[in-house]
Amino acid sequence: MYHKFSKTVFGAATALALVATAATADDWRAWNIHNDGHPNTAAMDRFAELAKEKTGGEVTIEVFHGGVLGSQPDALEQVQLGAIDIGNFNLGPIGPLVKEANLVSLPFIFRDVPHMFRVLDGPAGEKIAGAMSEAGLVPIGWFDAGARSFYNNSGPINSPADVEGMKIRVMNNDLFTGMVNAMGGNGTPMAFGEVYQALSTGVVDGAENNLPSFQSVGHYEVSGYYSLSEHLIIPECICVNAAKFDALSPEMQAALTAAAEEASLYQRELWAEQTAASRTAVEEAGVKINLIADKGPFQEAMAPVYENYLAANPDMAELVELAQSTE
Ligand code: GTR
Repeated sequence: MYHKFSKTVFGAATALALVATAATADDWRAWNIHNDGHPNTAAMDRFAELAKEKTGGEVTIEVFHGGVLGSQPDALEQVQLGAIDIGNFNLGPIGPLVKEANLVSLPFIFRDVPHMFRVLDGPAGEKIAGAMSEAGLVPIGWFDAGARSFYNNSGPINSPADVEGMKIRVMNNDLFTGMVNAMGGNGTPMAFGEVYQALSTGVVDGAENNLPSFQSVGHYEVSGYYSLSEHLIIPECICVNAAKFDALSPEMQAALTAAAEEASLYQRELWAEQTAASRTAVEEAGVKINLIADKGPFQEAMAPVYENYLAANPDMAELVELAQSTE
């Protein structure tokens, strides 16, 4: 009798748990390229905690750090397909998938990080977010990724002429190859995880990134000079697979978005601290931080990049104008 009862109870409880699992709880896999110590890793862990808390456990997220789920271009494709549910992505490699997103990858389009966020928070940002969502990547939070500058070994870079003949690693996007080529260099797309080796063996002469990433993956160990060209100010997103997001109730969508927004504010605080800390750390390790007295020639050299982009995408002129005219 006892046996029978307990079996029934157990059976009922199991069935209930299964129903509950199928109907509500959802385990998501998240992609993150960074390792421990990088602000985005802490922010993504915080996001996972907040998502669980705010959705009452309906969405639980396991974050896979260090790019173990694949390179960024691959992971973007996986999120579009739903094989990975969510990730922290740089908008640079999203440009080849969503032409509107390429606005933020135009060199020197933004005056500084606050200007970038003002554009992102305005109608241009809305248009970009809409186009990304249609492409299957719903942005629910925006991270700060500072400004990207060039680093190399042969000497400081003070003008575009100093880039001439140099093979510079860039992220996967024709705009970035075009950017380096417009200075007479050789823009070389390569996965982030391969850059350290490429720099140390001389497969490339240099690369470009923000200070926290330059430090966290050790590129500073194999680069003598970091020249503050600040040619790209590209935001990052927390982006969800569109089908997954659409399948959530409006309440759950709001809860997840609130988690992403709170995690983004946390990320921006950490970012500011880490940028200063990384600068000090790499200088202490012997890297020369080179201030560029006049960035004008770099900006002028970008004319063909803009011309080619607008010739290929005439419908993007309005977005460029919108960004440039944002105070
Ligand atoms: C980092 C960024 C990564 C990745 C990397 C790169 O700053 O956070 O998402 O894009 O740069 O250069 O590939």
